[in-house]
Amino acid sequence: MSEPIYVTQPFLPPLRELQPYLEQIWKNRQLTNAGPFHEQLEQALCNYLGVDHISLFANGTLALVTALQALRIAGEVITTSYSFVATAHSLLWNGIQPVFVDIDPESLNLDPAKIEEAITPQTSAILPVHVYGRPCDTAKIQQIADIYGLKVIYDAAHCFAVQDQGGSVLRHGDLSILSFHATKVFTTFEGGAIVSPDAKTKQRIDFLKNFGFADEVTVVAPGINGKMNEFQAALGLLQLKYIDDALKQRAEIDCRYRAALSSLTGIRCLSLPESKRHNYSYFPIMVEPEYPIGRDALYDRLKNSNIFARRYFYPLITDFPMYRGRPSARPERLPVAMAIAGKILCLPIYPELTEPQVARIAEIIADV
Ligand code: T4K
Repeated sequence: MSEPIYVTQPFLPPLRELQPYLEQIWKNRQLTNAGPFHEQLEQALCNYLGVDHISLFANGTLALVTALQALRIAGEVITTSYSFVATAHSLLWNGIQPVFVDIDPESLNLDPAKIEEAITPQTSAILPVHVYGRPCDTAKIQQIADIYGLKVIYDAAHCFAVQDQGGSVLRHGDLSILSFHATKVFTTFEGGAIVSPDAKTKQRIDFLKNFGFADEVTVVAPGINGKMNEFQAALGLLQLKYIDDALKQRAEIDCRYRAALSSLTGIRCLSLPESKRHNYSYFPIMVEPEYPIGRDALYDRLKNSNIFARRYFYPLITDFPMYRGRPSARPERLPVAMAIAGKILCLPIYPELTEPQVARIAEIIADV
């Protein structure tokens, strides 16, 4: 049996290039709490992503939890069931009730046409997800938020480097959060960030991620420990040197898959978004009824060949016990999300996936 192929593999720069960073950390002895690499990475990411204010975090989930705290969100928040479970968990960790709204069948993001009917006097915010790095309909979502006086926090965990026609997709809404987990396009092993529109909001977030300390003797809020450490920040600085190459390689793999799969009956490749820059973080296909076998059978067949595709996002968040009983989680309220969760399959994509490996995966799918 050939080497296993996973849905993703982190891109790791040459180990020897980490050595100078480690030496510097050993020399400084500042291991965390806004050390020099942390500060450098915040600046470098602002420059690279084209945003003004970034606060680094230990992971994306803590960034989400803190973003909701920073804007004092309470009551109910409208969100999607078609995401990683951390999106909704961040609401429960803040004592906020998630209200699930169905997705759009093309973008797979929150359907703006269905948001208004879910708004109640308790609604304080919308938490959409740019799923697979494909931008939400940010203009329509903002329009609704403005009418009803709601905040918008984007879960942009998949959106590193994504740009729409106006620039970074991270500029939309009141805040955006990123994940730098090992499975993401840009990784610091674990890590995340919040993108803020202004210095005052960033400062509040920076207090909140450091227990609420404003200075040595002043605590201004019941903060948490969400800080990114110096080792993570060093990994980030090193990754940034390679990110353009990594994105280019991902784009090539995306292109190869499309060439090999798009004429297959019953296999639908998701169309590329109209972004100015896409990050090719996932390669989702829909296994339609015309395909000879079902999605799970294809998943198993690939697995038997040591190829570990993933069914992101099946089960839906609303299938998990802590969400299932809610009125907005009822299957009849989420027909599109249910249908997509039943046929989606994310194929392996990462910079070091070779041309023969892509060809082999496509061949197995074609041979069914
Ligand atoms: N919002 C959204 C929309 C998200 O997708 C996520 C995370 C978050 C928020 C929260 O951000 P973080 O708190 O995680 O920063 C993975 C990740 O754990 C998770 O970060 C990610 N989304 C989610 C979509 O996927 P799993 O359970 O699928 O990971 P796992 O361990 O099965 O890894 C998948 C494959 O990746 C493995 O088969 C092999 C490969 N892999 C994985 C790891 C961890 C490696 O090659 N090396 C590694 O170190 O959740």
